[in-house]
Formats: sequence, structure tokens, C-alpha cells
Amino acid sequence: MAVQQADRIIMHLDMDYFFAAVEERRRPELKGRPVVVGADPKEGKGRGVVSTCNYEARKFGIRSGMPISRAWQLCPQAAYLPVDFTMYRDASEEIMNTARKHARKVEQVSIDEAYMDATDVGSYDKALRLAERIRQEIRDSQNLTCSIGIGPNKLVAKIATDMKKPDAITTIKPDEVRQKVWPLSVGKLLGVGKKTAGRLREMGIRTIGDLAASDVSMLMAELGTMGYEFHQMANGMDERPVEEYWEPKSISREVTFEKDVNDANMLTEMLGQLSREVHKEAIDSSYSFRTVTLKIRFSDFETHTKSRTINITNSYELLAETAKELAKPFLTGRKAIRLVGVKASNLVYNYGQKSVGEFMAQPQQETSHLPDNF
Ligand code: TTP
Ligand code: MG
Ligand code: MG
Repeated sequence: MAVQQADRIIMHLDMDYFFAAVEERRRPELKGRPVVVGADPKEGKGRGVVSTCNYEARKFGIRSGMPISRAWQLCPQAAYLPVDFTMYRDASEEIMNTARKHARKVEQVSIDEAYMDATDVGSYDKALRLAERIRQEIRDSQNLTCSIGIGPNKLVAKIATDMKKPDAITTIKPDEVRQKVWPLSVGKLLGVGKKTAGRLREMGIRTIGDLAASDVSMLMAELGTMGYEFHQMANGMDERPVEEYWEPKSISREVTFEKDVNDANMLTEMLGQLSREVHKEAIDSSYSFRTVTLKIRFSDFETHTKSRTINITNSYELLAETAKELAKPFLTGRKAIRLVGVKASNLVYNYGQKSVGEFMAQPQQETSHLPDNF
């Protein structure tokens, strides 16, 4: 079978039962028990869904995205914990930093997932040793487990990760695609949802191998250009590069006035202007933010910064209003002002469809829901 990009080596890393694993780390007494992270189950009457659960809870049939009331029916004795997104995001940042220490290019694709380009290590054996180092370092520094897949492209690497979890490394070399990937169901391919899988089934196509062996013009007649893409993928072909971006720590603008200013209206207007520029950069680079910081320097160089953390947002109004509110105590006219600045930090990247912001948008709960026996 022809795999054209045999010269690339791509790794895919995904943390194991991520939110629940971070919760277990915080409360080691939970280890070995079913743990569900998500909405408040309210003794089976709760609304909202399961974010994730550990492998013990999965044995009861609980899954991400399932109504929390259903999870309660399946396993009322589980520990039910609210989503503590800040803690998971901090862990995610540490994990991605570890990955960046080892791989030349790292593309984070979700809170617990990244692709790495390991072409420059030169061989699959060396890539495996590199993956082992990364897994070990995440375990040592974060006390969390991950799974890593290694393959000739993103598609095959991700399929490899999913093949063996938790705490596993799986390699699929180009000449193993036929043996390891073809027996899998078509649903494993990117973009093949339940509906497309159903249509393919009607055409007698169930496995990735069936798809690879199908006539490409027949697939295109049925599914349009998607048919062509699925056929390519089924043959293990995926040219998408690993695209790295470095998460900026903050976005800020400041201005030093030519002449010190004592006019509150003018300062407020300038804060609005600076907020607009910060906001534009955040939107252009797909970031929401949680923390707004104001910086003020008086004519005698006395400098103050004040921060406020708000609900995650990408609203200009919220940014500007928060900056102006933070500035109020300084606009008494007591001293002239030399410099003002506005900063947005605690940035959260909006990952297309299922953005981190959406996870955050789930109602936050204040308390945890550990049953008494935990
Ligand atoms: P996943 O990597 O899909 O799942 P997981 O890490 O919990 O488990 P696995 O071992 O199978 O990889 O998602 C990462 C995190 O994203 C997950 O811990 C919680 C969150 N998440 C949701 O909040 N809602 C969802 O529907 C999914 C799929 C994930
Ligand atoms: Mg995961
Ligand atoms: Mg994931």
C-alpha cells in the first residue's frame, strides 16, 4: 500500500481521563473509585452533562457528554465533582511546556492533546524513545499519565493513540497501516460521524479497509469531494502539517503622554482606545481572556498596577469597563498621570468548534459533591 509521506514522523499525545485524573491527583483517596467530573447530579435530578470520568466509572457505562442524570442512574456511588477549569488549564500548560522541551514543533489541538513533529529524530525507534521520555517526564513532573501515538502523519498518529489507552505508546509505521488501521470501523476517521458512517454502511462499507478498497469515483458520486478525502484517509494519506503556535502570555497596550494629563475624561477615553486595540489583537488571534490589568504611572514615576479576574470573555465592553473601573481610584486629580496601560491575560485559545470557552460556559458550581463515604 502506498503511503506517500513515509518521510515524516508525527506523534500525537493525549492525556488519560484528563479532568478526572487531575481531580484524583488533588484527592488521592479517590484513586480506585469511580470519579465523574461535570454538572451537579442533584441525586439524579441534575441537568447538564458529564465532562469526563475515570476508567473505573467507564466500566459502569458512563461517558463524556452523557446527561449527568443518566450517569447517576448508572453509578450513584461515584464521586461527582464540579469542573475546576483553572486547575486543568494550569496542568495543561505544564504538559505542553514539557512537550515543547522535547519536540521541535508542537501543535496543541485541545486542552489535553497535541501533535508533535518528530521527523528530525530520524527513525521510528528513536521516536519511540523520545515518546517514552515525554511520557516519563509528564508522569514525574505532573503525576499524570498520557498516551502517545506515533505514525507517518496526524491521522495515523491519532488513530495509534486511541488504539491503546491509558498510559501507552503505540506506533503504526507506514507499512503497518493495512494490518493495524484497515480492520477499524470507518467512524475512527476524521469527519466520519454517525450520519456518514450510516451512509457508508448502506454502501456496504464498514471498515477503513472497505473504504480504502472502494472505487474512488463511486465514493465521489455518493459523497462529493468528501468521498475523495475519505478514500485518501483510508489509504493512510494525510498531508496536514504540524502547525505550531506559541501561546502569548498576555496582550497589552500602553501609552506615555507627551504632556502629563490630569483630565479624567481624557484618561477614560484613552483607556477605551487602548482596550479597543487589545481587544482587536485578542479577536484576531482567537483568544478569550479572564484577567484585565490596568497600569498607571504618575508624573513622579509612582507606578501602580491593578488586576481583576472576570468570567472568561472576549467582549470589548467588559474589557473597557473593567479597565475604567480599575482606574477610578487613581483619577482623583491629586497627581497628573504620565502613562496608562491595559493588559488582557489568562488567555484561552478558542479551538474552533468545541472551544475551551464552551467548556467554561457550563455553569460553575461552588461545592464538590463527594458522597459522605469518600
Ligand atoms: P478527551 O481527551 O476526549 O477525554 P479524556 O482525557 O477525559 O479521556 P481519554 O483517556 O479517553 O482521553 O477530553 C479531554 C478533556 O476534555 C476531558 O478530560 C474533559 C473535557 N471534555 C469535556 O468537557 N466534554 C466532552 O464532551 C469531552 C469529549 C471532553
Ligand atoms: Mg484525553
Ligand atoms: Mg483529548
